[in-house]
Amino acid sequence: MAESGPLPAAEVQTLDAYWRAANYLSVGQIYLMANPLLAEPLRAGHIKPRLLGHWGTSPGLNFVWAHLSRAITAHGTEMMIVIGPGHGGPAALANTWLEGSYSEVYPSVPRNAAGMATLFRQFSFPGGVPSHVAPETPGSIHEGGELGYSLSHACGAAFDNPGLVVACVVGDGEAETGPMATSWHGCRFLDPARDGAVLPILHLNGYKIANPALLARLPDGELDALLRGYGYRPRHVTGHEPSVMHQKMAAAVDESLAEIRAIQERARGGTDGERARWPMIVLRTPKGWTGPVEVDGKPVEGTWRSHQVPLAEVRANPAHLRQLEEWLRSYRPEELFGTDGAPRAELLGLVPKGPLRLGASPHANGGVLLRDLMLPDFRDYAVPVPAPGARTSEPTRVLGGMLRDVMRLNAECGNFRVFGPDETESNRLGALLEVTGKTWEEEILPVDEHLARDGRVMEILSEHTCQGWLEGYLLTGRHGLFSCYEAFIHIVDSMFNQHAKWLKTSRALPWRRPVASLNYLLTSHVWRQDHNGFSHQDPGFIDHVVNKKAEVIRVYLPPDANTLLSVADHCLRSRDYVNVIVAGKQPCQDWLDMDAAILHCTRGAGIWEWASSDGDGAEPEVVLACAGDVPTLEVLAATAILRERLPDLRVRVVNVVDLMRLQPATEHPHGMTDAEFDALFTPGKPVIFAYHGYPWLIHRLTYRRTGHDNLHVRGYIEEGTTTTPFDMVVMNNMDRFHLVMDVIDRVPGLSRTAAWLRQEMVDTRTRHWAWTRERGEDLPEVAGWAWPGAAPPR
Ligand SMILES: Cc1ncc(C[n+]2csc(CCOP(=O)(O)OP(=O)(O)O)c2C)c(N)n1
Ligand SMILES: [Mg+2]
Repeated sequence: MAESGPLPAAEVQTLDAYWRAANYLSVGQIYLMANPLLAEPLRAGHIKPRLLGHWGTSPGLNFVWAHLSRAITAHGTEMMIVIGPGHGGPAALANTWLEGSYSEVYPSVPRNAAGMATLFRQFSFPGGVPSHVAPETPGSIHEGGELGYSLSHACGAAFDNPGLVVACVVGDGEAETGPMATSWHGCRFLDPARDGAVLPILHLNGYKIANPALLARLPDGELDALLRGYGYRPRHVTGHEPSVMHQKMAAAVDESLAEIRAIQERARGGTDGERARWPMIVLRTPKGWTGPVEVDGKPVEGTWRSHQVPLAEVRANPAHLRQLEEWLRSYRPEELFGTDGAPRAELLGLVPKGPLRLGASPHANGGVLLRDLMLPDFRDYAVPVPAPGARTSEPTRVLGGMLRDVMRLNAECGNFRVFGPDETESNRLGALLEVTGKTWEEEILPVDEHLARDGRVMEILSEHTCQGWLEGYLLTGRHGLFSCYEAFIHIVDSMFNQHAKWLKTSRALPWRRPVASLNYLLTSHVWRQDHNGFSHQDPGFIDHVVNKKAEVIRVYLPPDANTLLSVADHCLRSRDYVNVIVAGKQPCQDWLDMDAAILHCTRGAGIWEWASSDGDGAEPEVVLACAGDVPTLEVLAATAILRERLPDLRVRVVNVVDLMRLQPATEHPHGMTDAEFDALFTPGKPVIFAYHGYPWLIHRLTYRRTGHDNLHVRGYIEEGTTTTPFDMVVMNNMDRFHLVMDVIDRVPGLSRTAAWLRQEMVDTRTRHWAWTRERGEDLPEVAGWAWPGAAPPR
């Protein structure tokens, strides 16, 4: 009998049959390695030896998928799904197999009995597919293995996709995470005129792994008020009786979609005055719905006990085996699948067609929609360099000019955004605001500047949300850049991990097309935290990044403005990488003119002949190497002292822009061969290396090189405070005077002949200490230092 609601009885039956089929397939994946259609009584031999997977969330996800599919078919809406509780992999796999999108991508898993057998067997099986909604899963941009990012991913997918509705299932446990808490604000950054919509579906199944979920235990009124406070208009769908729930859910989805359309039409028709109040659905169903009610006398359905595998001893315990068979047969598989194993046509009546199927959304394989960015010629933004170090510029400000024009050139296409936690102007990328605003859908007051409903600079003081938005934006086929204070990018270490893993896995899947790289611009870096001090001094994100597979990560340390332009152009063109660019925003000497910068960045690491005194044909006695803008300055200043005071010493200056050049060629695609490395750094001469970050990383990257024992690295050793720029390098023994001392200590013979110079260096450091403590600024000879000019090599 049809319960009251919008659906005719026949549609409820079709929906329910589809849902039962998806539930059957979910259970089958967790348990069965043979006898998929239960053609014979279930035996222990049909059961997988290792029972792995998550049942508890799956029936709810199947329910949502069935209802979204029905609504897509009814209204022709273009939709995508993001599944927060991604451990519900069986559900996504079941649905994509049922709707046919799975077999299109994986023809070896057809929609028949053989395909069903493979679908079951491969799940969480060695050589098979992961238990989560992984890159392998069609229709997904979100693995959900690490909980908390679904809603920010969904928003990122909706930006600049005016025709798209991104349905986002949020687990009630997931909703306790920090990143999720802040990402509810995402609805306040969706422009109904220009962007698509996000439909959050908060899945209150009541439990996590072993505990109740907080939001599920809030009094109804408090939960409702919380969600309204976030800016949503919630619809509550509560219950467990399927026929009733189908009607309630269908009504909630239809009303939500109608409301989304109305909001967008108002905004797009120009009649919109007030901010949108977006719909959302609160779906309250039992965890492990339709699964075993009790196991071994303990309640399971509707409790945390159904989170993973409710019947754990099926192979060894005949009672569990019997219970599993009853459970599977409760879905009446004979009504759902033909004898050939294909789903019966009746239950597929509400499944959308072609790319409208959730598993076939082109947005979830963003590379197929990706268009190249229109890029200006980066050489047009070059700063003039009449002589090395003769002038200074603020590198990120120079880059800002180029980014402004990237923004302008791609405005019509609407596929480029810049993300950051409140720092775009502070990071000196303010030129962007000449051509676009910062997105703001709330009230705008006269005192505010550069806020706009349709801005393309996305600022929210949540690095998590910025990262999640950008990932969602990139994975749906667009381009972007995340600018952040260097120290605080660590907040998203773990999100970076997940994205890098996603990229690594995706690269091995031929059907996933390459997406634009995730570009980090880390500025306001460790050495120039003049305002903020120790808490803001942490260059360790690079160390974290290089843990990931070489094929997906790149790290660049451009030493000046022109090299930054060249590096940025390269990164914006690249695909399927995470690019980390560390560059300063403070005035910095311009060392290379544009032609030299391009050559140098193309090499990735090279000799700066104009600074060196070793000359062609003569082996250097010492190599002074540098990576990063401040280390480069100190190395050049040290070189100038050495060349003046020890004119016979053959010094080679090597600068490294592309950090991965240091790794062996066998480990990183950018790595140097040993021959290249030895030619640059020498196999046996002392190398004093001044590095932007923690010095140990350079050892880690080079430990196999012939001359590694002669490599001495200076870098940030976790000394810092609010002090002058030069005092920072002195505190960390990376200053020019210390580098000269290092050279004297390491070059054979110099400790005897250059003792006076060494002592002078020690004394200068002492003088620096006293001067800064007395006057509050750096020594004039340091503050006013300039490269003396290139002398011809001897
Ligand atoms: C950030 C993070 N912390 C911990 C876990 C381990 N974990 C996996 S599932 C889960 C419970 C999830 O509960 P909920 O979001 O309610 O999902 P559902 O009930 O739908 O399974 C936890 C804690 C995780 N995956 N991610
Ligand atoms: Mg839950």
